Parts: sequence; C-alpha cells; structure tokens
Amino acid sequence: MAIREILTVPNPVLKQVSKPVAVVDDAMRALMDDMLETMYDAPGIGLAAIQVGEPVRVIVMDLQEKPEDDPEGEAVKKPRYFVNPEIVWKSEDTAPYEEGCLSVPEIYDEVQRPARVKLRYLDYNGNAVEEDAEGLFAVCIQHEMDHLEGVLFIDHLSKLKRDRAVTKVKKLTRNAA
Ligand code: GNR
Ligand code: NI
Repeated sequence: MAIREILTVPNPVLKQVSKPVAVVDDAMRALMDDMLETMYDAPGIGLAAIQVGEPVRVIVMDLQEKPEDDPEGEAVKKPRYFVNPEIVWKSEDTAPYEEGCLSVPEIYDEVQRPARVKLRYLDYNGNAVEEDAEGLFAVCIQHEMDHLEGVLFIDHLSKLKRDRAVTKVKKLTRNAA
C-alpha cells in the first residue's frame, strides 16, 4: 500500500468525468488499498479515485463511527468500497450539512442534498450490492459521487463563494509540498 498525493483545486484533473470500471481485479483492489491508506492519513471520511489522479469510478469511505456499546471509545475501522456506484432513488426531502473536501482544504460550507438515497454498486470483491443511505453516509456518498462527475462541493455554492474558496486554497498550497 502507498499514500498518494491528493490533488487540490484548481487542478483541472478534478473536473474530469471518471470512467466505469470493467472488472474489479487485483489492480483495482490495489488502487482501493492505496486510496484507503491515503484517506486515513489525510485524514478524511471518504475519497474518490480522481482525487489521487485516477479517472475511474471508485470510492472509498470510513465514517469512523464510535462503537454503540462504547461511545467514548476509539473509532473502529470500517472501510467501505464502492465501484461504479449508482443512485437508483433519492428522497424529495433534503438536509443541510457543513461539508469539507480534501481537494478544497480548510474550506467548509453548508450544502443541501437529498436526505436519503438508495445505492447500487460493486464491492471490493466485485459483488453487486444494493443499500440505503441516510445521515452522514448519504451526505458522503453523494459528495463522492459528485467527484466522479467532476463536481466539487463548492460547485453547489454561489460563484462568489466558489471563487473565494479557490483563491484561498491557491494561497494555502502555493508553498506546500
Ligand atoms: O473528509 C471529508 N469529510 C467530509 C465532511 C462533510 C462532507 C463530506 C466530506 S468528504 C471529505 C473527504 C473528501 O474530500 N472526499 O471527497
Ligand atoms: Ni471531496
């Protein structure tokens, strides 16, 4: 496994539409392993392949929820992998969430999205899964699926806020790495 560089705005690669995965093979699993390690290192709760420069429809996620029987304890690792995810249903009702993005570091703002969605995707082993998402899971999967279309959370904000965010990130990353 390896930690990959996370691309930040205004890198044009982030605007690319990612391609469907033909088969979930060992090479694709190696990418998912790298993405998970990169996400934990950042740290973040989700990562789309395009954020490490790979234009394929792959997402990793770990919502880092505390165990129910020990809410004060350490978060238990629960990695999730989504290949070729599709939203097959979304609720009419929306919910706001203060979002951030590893590709737009240190910027946070409220985005409204459908509160619940039904997903279809392939898992780490290439098995088809259907799953309902709500709460933070629903927010995160919709944020990640936007990345597959070249859309960032700041694209849901006003042009003024989006331009300000990009300017701030440019300054922040000018001398870094
Ligand atoms: O780590 C992340 N946190 C987060 C918080 C609120 C809404 C979405 C996210 S996803 C983000 C990681 C990321 O940029 N994924 O693409
Ligand atoms: Ni993001």
